[in-house]
Amino acid sequence: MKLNRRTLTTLALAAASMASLLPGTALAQKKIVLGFAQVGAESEWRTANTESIKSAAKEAGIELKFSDGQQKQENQIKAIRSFIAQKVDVIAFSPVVESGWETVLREAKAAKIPVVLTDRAVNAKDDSLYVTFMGSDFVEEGRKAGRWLVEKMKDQKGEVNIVELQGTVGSAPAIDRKKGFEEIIKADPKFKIIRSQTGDFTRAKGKEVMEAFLKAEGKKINVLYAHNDDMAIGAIQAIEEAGMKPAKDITIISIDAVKGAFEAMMAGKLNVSVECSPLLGPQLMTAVKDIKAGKPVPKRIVTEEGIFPMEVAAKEFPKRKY
Ligand code: GYE
Repeated sequence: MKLNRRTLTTLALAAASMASLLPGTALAQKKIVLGFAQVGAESEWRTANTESIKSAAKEAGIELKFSDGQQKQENQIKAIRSFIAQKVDVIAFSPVVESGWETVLREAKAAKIPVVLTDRAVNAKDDSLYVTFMGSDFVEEGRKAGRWLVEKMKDQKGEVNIVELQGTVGSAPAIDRKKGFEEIIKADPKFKIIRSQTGDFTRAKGKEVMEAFLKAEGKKINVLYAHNDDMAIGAIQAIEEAGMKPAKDITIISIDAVKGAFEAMMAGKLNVSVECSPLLGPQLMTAVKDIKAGKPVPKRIVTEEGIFPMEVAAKEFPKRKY
């Protein structure tokens, strides 16, 4: 047979396609398998976060095993154990609360499966139990909320009575958003947190707890600080049902800056939302690939974010992705 250019190309193509069918050859690349244990579906933020992870995995050609923990740590631990049993390549999860993860993380380490924390942190002392933690700086978000309030109320002479709707008890964002906010407002004794309770990051609980606050404190309340938009949106309903005007009778500050918050701001019912981006999918997939390729990954990857007062809501809304 005369080996001209065409036959050579044909032969090369045939060899390549044969090789791709054989396991163990360089061309037959195995898909990376990622096990992801999500918190739940408690908020608009969480829904956007889940969507970001699912679509980024697809885009990156990574096989995703997804589990919804329904806001229960025991469910997340079960999911992680099942990922270990299935020998996935990488485990990622967003820990519902900060404490109580050492045992299961040690099991993953013993099985040599690298772990990535996304969105929420754990308070384990041994940081060799995970490769990296990617997500927002929640203390800074709390500070941003506090700074906005201090500026807004700078000419106010009398007391400023604040009620606080906390996120899930023991979760990193609830602990840190409280801490950052308090750090800023304590500079002026006129700011007083008169009630503080968890609304578990949901609309329903946010409404319920705000109803109780209104019953107990009524017109004394000047400010509502909610650790997320969903609780603020629930609380807005409670305020309206109590015959008061949200964002006017009570100044409302929340965190996340999801579309629902922009809609509330455009309707004049929410004063400000501090941004917390849920779009962690693409950077998670990059980290997963880097880990598998043996490349170094930074221990902490911080999300960049801003703050949106109601005055800019209409202009920003069309640009929002979540
Ligand atoms: O702010 C809240 C969600 O962990 C940053 O969880 C996340 C928080 C977010 O339920 O809406």
